[in-house]
Amino acid sequence: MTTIRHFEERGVPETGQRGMSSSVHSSVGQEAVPTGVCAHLSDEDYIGSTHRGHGHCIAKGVDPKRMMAELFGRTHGPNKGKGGSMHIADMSKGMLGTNGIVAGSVPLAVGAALTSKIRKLGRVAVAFFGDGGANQGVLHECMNLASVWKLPVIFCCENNGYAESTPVEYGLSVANVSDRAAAYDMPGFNVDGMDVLAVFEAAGEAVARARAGNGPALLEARTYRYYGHTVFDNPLTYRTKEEEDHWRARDPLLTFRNHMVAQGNEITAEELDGMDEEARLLMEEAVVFADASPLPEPHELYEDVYGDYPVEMMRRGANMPV
Ligand SMILES: Cc1ncc(C[n+]2csc(CCOP(=O)(O)OP(=O)(O)O)c2C)c(N)n1
Ligand SMILES: [Mg+2]
Repeated sequence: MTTIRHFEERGVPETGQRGMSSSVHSSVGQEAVPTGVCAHLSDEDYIGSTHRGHGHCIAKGVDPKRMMAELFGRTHGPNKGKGGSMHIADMSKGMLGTNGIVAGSVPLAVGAALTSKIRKLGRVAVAFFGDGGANQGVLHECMNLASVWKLPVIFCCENNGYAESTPVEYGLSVANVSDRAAAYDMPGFNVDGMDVLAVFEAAGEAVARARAGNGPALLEARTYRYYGHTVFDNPLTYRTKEEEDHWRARDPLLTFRNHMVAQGNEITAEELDGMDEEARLLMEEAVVFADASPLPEPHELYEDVYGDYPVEMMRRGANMPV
């Protein structure tokens, strides 16, 4: 969680200072969700992510230094600087990509889960999406299919209360996104997304079920983004300072710290401070690393667009594989 926090607090403004024209979305405030979920996954498992996906990448094990290079459009990024913040994929970590298409993660994760089932790989896939994504048609098709075929996939809704400036209550037909699980005959979990241990517990149950072959689950985590939708947005035009203060008082890092220190036997405040400093220093290194990495050459523009297999087939004039 602290690595995600430092990455966002440092990386988002640094990207802005480098004249990148793409939007960058900070997930500060939402760290407990990817952390609690991905703690149950190995590099073999898959996740699909969102436009607000830096935390998903870090929780899944993608190198923050290379991620910083990707944000700055540099060749040492996981996608050679051609993807940017909303297209960070790292197949060596089972990270199918941050994604500029709302709910775009969902069919990718369901496809990965289908592969796992057909090939008997024992892998689980998680689709992260927002409360706005919860109303996209593709999610509902995917939940239905995953339930019918009992696919090992978790639908994880990060409900941060807003889709851009639209409050969740305005656009959702039910009280909770997780209520919709019933329509697809799968379990629905609803957890406090500011409490990493609550997320960890519910995600553990959902992942264990999926891995055992019992099919999908819908996990809704209620959370909050501290900043605007993008760096260009002033959230106080659609929400109040009091609301922001309420959520900030329930900060996931602070809550976890207080809990662990009060327990007194797992980790000390000094050890937590040490981790915090380590993450801060890592981001210093990441910025230096990213700045030292070259920009892609113009001729690289058309490389890495298609995989070798279909390109070869197209050259031979064969039909695309179905
Ligand atoms: C298919 C599609 N429709 C609309 C958009 C524009 N858009 C980008 S983010 C966003 C809101 C998403 O809200 P939510 O799913 O709650 O995610 P959050 O930003 O809160 O993390 C919209 C409408 C898009 N990128 N893709
Ligand atoms: Mg949202």
